[in-house]
Amino acid sequence: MDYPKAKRFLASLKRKKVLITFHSLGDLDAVCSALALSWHLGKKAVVAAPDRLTSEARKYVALCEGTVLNFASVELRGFDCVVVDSSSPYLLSHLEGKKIAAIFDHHAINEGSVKAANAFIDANASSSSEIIAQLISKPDRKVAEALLVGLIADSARFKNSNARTLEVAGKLLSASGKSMWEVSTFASHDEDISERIETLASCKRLHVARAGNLLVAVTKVRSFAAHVADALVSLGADVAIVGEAGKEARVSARCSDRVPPEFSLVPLMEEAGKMIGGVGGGHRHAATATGSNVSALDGALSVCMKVAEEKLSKGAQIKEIEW
Ligand SMILES: [Mn+2]
Repeated sequence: MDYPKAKRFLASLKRKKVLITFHSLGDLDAVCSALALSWHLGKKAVVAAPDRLTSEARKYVALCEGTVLNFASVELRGFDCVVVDSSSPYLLSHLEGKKIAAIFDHHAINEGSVKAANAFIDANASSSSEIIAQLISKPDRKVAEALLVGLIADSARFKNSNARTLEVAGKLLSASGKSMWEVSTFASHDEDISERIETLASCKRLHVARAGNLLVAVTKVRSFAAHVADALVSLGADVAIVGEAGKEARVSARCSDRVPPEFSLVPLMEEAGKMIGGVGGGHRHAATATGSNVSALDGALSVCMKVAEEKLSKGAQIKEIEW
């Protein structure tokens, strides 16, 4: 990503009315990077969400007294539209047919990605917050705190980070004037009752296979697929693949630190995305696929399970675990 060019672009936005938006079900990284960007740009910038936010994002918006409008209620005329944290057409359906001035994102793009006049994509960044942080030379306390919260949340508390992530985090922490303990409590996830119920219910439908010394777990849920995938890895799965059949199909995948470094969930979710009539992508340890073909979800899950088992087994026997 061309950071100097992105900085110049941001400077050019300062005189304009800017509407900043993000993906469906805005999470901490999306909301924090959008709010920080709007505060940096000034009073003419607004943040608008396509639909509801995740519970932790809602909580932080209240805490930082940020304003997040409803996208559908904003009269778009006169605004330059900027997107953070996604370029997936499935997660940005509110922007269909609309002109996008720029996208800032840390997810790799593909042919299906939403087009923008300027695409600032850095797939090596832990989070959109990490990208935005590098574009703002002297963040004030509020901006620094929000960006650090987004970075901590999306880097899975620094698990998915590199030296630059930590450097950026260090600068944000000192600019925030807060302690790491304080800021990281803002990024902590307090599971609500429905998430916990869905997680426990997912265990009933769980298929587990052993490939060498690694465990691949696959299940289906009605909601909270990403959360359930995280929970399954905490329970002991090395690869957790969770399908969610709602208005559209979604597959969330997570893996443990035990999987070999050459294993990546990205190609797996790209394939799953195609199978469910959509797109997939993400990061090595955390990836997602979404698509419109809900009836293809079961087939996609079995293929994902097979491919993950084969990649991990390295010739060792693959054994379905019977309960
Ligand atoms: Mn993100």
